[in-house]
Amino acid sequence: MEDCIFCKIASGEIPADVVYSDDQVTAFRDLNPQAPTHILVIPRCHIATLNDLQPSDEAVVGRMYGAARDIASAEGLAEAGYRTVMNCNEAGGQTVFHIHLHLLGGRMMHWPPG
Ligand code: DGP
Repeated sequence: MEDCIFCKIASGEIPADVVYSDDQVTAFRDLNPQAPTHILVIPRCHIATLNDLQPSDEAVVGRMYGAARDIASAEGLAEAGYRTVMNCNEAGGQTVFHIHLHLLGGRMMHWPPG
């Protein structure tokens, strides 16, 4: 989608520290990390929010979680643990309107989240 920063990262138009990429998803380090490891896993196709997810998109969301699992393992986070979270709309804290799974690790996570 034109004017979507994450579409531009997925296409390589805007640089990012990409840690994983396949035909369905791309993952790159967050510009404003909230943990020692903070990676965003995004679908290559533009889906604005979780509210916009269609039944036909469910496979790509599964791929996002599979990629997050593999990246967590590659980053050495699997055994200690890590957090995955997807924010939705303003009250959920979403600021970029192309769905993304935050993968956070390398420190103790708190609950409930802020
Ligand atoms: P959220 O608030 O859930 O929509 O998270 C958006 C995240 O995206 C936020 O943690 C900062 C990150 N971010 C925004 N713009 C860029 C960018 O251009 N590059 C990278 N690597 N991360 C970005």
